[in-house]
Amino acid sequence: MTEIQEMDANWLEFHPNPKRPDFKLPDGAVDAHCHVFGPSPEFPFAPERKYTPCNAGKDQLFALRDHLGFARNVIVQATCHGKDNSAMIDACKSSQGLARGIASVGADITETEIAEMHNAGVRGVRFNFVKRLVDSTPQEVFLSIADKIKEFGWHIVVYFEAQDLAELEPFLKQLPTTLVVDHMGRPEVSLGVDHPDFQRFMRLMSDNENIWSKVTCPERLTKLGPPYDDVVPFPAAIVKRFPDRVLWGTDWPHPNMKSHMPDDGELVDFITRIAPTNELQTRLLVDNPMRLYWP
Ligand code: 0GY
Repeated sequence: MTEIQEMDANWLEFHPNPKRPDFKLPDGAVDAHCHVFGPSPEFPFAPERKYTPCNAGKDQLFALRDHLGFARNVIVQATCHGKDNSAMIDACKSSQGLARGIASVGADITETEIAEMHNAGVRGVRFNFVKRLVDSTPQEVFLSIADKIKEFGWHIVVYFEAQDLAELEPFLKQLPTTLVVDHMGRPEVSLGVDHPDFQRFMRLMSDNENIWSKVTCPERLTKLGPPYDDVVPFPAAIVKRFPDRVLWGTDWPHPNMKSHMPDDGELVDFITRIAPTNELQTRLLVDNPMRLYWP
């Protein structure tokens, strides 16, 4: 543990020995939402971060990938590293082509920098609207970034919470690329799938064919804890209706989790409850992420 981490006491360590999943992942499966943290001090955390995680570097990520049976990773820049993408880029470069990245950038990003990141394996940027994680960014800034990255065929990952979708919707519709929504737009699962907030999300996907969803993070959304029975209807509904626009990921090392640390092997087993057939599993875990990240 580094000095900087000892200052913060609000994080949990990731599960030290997750089970080997009972569900055998299809060949070529992609963990399309995971992170690397540090290790600091080689890759220090951002001064403006809202939480301090444990160290969880690329070697541990790649070991988990192999243990669970994944072939590839998509590494998403986490807010604790701010706009310093170096840990994520270093992991992509070390992956022998088996990892892609999603970066966080500012309006000052240049074409040369984007091209360099592209060569390292980055394929998109993340726009974060979750107020507890980031200070807000003006929409003009996001639009100017979107304009620059679209030339590279990149897409945009958006992270917001269900109650903010109504306000955000007009803005999301202006974005010119494929949009991938993190964690289904974080539905409040106690309200049920028929609640207007979740129906709004379903309508957003149905009306906009460029919008995809990560059907991820039962451990964040649950009120009941493992095995996350209360979450199942939400991803199951999205996978059934939009089987060609869904992605799945572990979210390892589970930043900012305060209630419990999930067993990543149990998370993999959860997939069979949200994508119950071989065909749906192959689209979710192989065909869709390959189309977006390794075309
Ligand atoms: C996630 C979720 C969270 C954190 C971040 O970048 C991040 O810090 O994404 C969260 O706290 O909900 O996707 O890992």
